[in-house]
Amino acid sequence: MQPKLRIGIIDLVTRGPTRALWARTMNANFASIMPQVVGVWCEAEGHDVTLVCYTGFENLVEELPTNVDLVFIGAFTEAALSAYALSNLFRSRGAITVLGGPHARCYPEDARKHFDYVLGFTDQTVIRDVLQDRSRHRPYGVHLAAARQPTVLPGVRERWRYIESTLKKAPILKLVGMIGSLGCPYTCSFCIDSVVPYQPLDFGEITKDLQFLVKQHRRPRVGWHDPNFGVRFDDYMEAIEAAAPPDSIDFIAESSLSLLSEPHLQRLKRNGFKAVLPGIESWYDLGNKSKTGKRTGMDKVNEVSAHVNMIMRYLPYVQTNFVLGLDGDQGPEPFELTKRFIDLTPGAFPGYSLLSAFGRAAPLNLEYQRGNRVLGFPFHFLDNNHAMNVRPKHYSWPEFYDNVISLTDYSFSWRSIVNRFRANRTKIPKAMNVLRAISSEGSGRLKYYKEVRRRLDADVPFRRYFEQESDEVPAFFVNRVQRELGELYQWLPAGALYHDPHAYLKAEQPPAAAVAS
Ligand code: B12
Ligand code: SF4
Repeated sequence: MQPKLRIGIIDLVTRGPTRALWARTMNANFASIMPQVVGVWCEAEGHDVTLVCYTGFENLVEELPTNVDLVFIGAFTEAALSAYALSNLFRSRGAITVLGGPHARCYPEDARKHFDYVLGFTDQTVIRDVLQDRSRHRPYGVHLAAARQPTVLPGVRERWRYIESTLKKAPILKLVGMIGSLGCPYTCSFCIDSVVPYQPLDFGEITKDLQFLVKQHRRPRVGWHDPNFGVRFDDYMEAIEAAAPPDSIDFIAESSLSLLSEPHLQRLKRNGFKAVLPGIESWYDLGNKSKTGKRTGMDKVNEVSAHVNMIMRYLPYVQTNFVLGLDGDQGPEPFELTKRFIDLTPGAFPGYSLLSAFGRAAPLNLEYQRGNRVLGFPFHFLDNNHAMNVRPKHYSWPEFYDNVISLTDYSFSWRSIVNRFRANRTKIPKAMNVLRAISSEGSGRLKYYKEVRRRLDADVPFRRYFEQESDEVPAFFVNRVQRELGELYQWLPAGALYHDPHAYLKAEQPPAAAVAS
C-alpha cells in the first residue's frame, strides 16, 4: 500500500500575472479539461488533490499546500516559461514535477530538462505509472505517453468540484468545458490533430452530464473542447436532445464550415447553440476544411461569406479563424481579400493567428525545419500572435508585418467595430465584439505589431535575429519576459529563453544523419 501523496495540480491558462479586464472576465472560462481529469484519476488512487486554475490573478505558491509531494502542471507553449519557473520552485522545495498539455506534446525534448516527467497522450494508466514511480529524474525527465488518446475521460459529474471552484473566478459569463471526441477525420497539414484518428467518447455520458448540469446552473453554458465539434452530428444532437428541453443550455463550439450546413444549423439553433468558431484559414490553402474545394481568391471569399452570413441568421455569434502567412499566400492580395470578407460579412468576428510551428505538433513542421525556416523565439511568445516562428515563404518580414498591420487596423477600426455592432442582433455578442476589438486582442495587438515593425527598421540586433543572422534573443523579448513573468522570473532556469527549433527534425533523422548534421 503506497502512502497518500499531497498532489498539487496547476492549470496555466495564462502565461503570467495580469490585471487586464478581458482576462478577469474570461480567463477562468478557458480552463482546460485534462488537469481536472488528472485530479479525478489521482483521487481514484487515494491521494489528496489541490487544483488551481491560474488565471493571472492568484499567488500560486500561496494557493497550493506548502509541502506538496508531487505537482502536475498543464501548460500551453505560451506558458512554458512560467511552467519551467514553477517546476524549479517546487523542486527546490522537494517536490517531484510533471508536465502535461500542448507544450509537453509539442516540445518534450526541451521540457524534459525542467520536469521529472513529461507526458504526451495521457490516460489513467500513465497517471498511475507516474504516481507509483514518483521519483526524481534529473537532469532529464522521463517522457511517458500512451499509445493513443484515452477512450474514456471523467465527465462533468466527476470533475464538478474542480469546475465549481474554477468558475467562482468567472464574474459574469460562466462556461463549463466539455468534450465528446478526440482527434479529427480531416488532415489539415498544420494541425496537431491531422494525424490523430477521430474517436468519439460515450454519447450516453454526455447526456448524463448535461442532465446533471441543468440541475446545478439555471441556464448552463457549455464550451465544447472537441478539436472539431459535430463530426458525428446526429449522435451529438440526440445526446443533447435527450438531456434537456430544447434551448435550455447555451453551447459554444469550434466546428469546420463543412459541418455547418443549413439543416445542421437549424438543429444547432433549436438546441441552444449560441456561438461557433469555424476555421477559414486562407483564401488559397486548405479548401477541404471549408468545403470550397479548389475555389480560391475572390470566388472563395464570396462563397465563404455567403455561408457565414447564413450561419449568422441562425446563431448569434460567429468567429471566423484565419492563419496569416501560409505558404500559399503571396503579396497583399490575401490580406485585401480578408478585408473584402469583413465588408461582406460584417457580423463575424475575425480571429487571426500568425503561422506558427509548435515543435512536433504537425508533420508539416518537419518541412519548415528542413528548410531552416523555424526561428527559436522564446516559448513565451508562441501564442499565434506575439511571434511568428516560421519565416514566411513569399514575404520579407517588413512586408509581412505591413500587411498584418493593415489588416488588423482595418478589422478593428471604428468603422468595422460599428458595422459589427449593427450586424449582430443580441446584447452579449455586441458587447463581446466591442470589448475584444478595443482590448488586447484588437488595439493591443495592433500596437504590438507596429512596435515589431518599427524595430525591424530601427533595431539592428532585432532585425538580425528575424533574418536568422544571429541566434541571440533580442533585448526586446528578454525584457518582456522579465516584466511579464513578474515574481516567477527569479525562478526561471538558466537557458530557458533558448530552445532548439530543430529538435523534432533531429529526433526523426536516423542516428547517422543526426551525427553528420
Ligand atoms: C479546445 C482548444 C482550445 C480551447 C480550450 C483551451 C484549454 N485551456 O484547454 C480555447 C478556445 C480556450 C483555446 C485557446 C487557445 N489555444 Co487552443 N486548442 C484547443 C484544441 C482545439 C483542442 C485541445 C483539447 O482540449 N483537446 C482534447 C484533449 C483531451 O486532448 P489533448 O489536448 O491532445 O491533450 C492530451 C495530452 O496533451 C494530455 N494533456 C493535456 N492537458 C494536460 C494537462 C496535464 C496536467 C496532463 C498531465 C496531461 C495533459 O492529455 C490529453 C489526452 O491524451 C487544440 C487543437 C487540437 N486540435 O487539439 C488547440 C490548441 C491546443 N490551442 C492552441 C493555442 C495556441 C491556443 C491559444 C494560445 C490561441 C490564442 N492565441 O488565443 C489559446 C490559449 C488558451 C489557454 N492558454 O488556455 C495550440 C497549442 C499549441 C501549443 N503548443 O501551445 C493548439 C494545439 C492548436 C494549434 N495551434 O495547433 N484552445
Ligand atoms: S479540421 Fe480543425 S481539428 Fe481537424 S485537422 Fe483541420 S484544423 Fe485540425
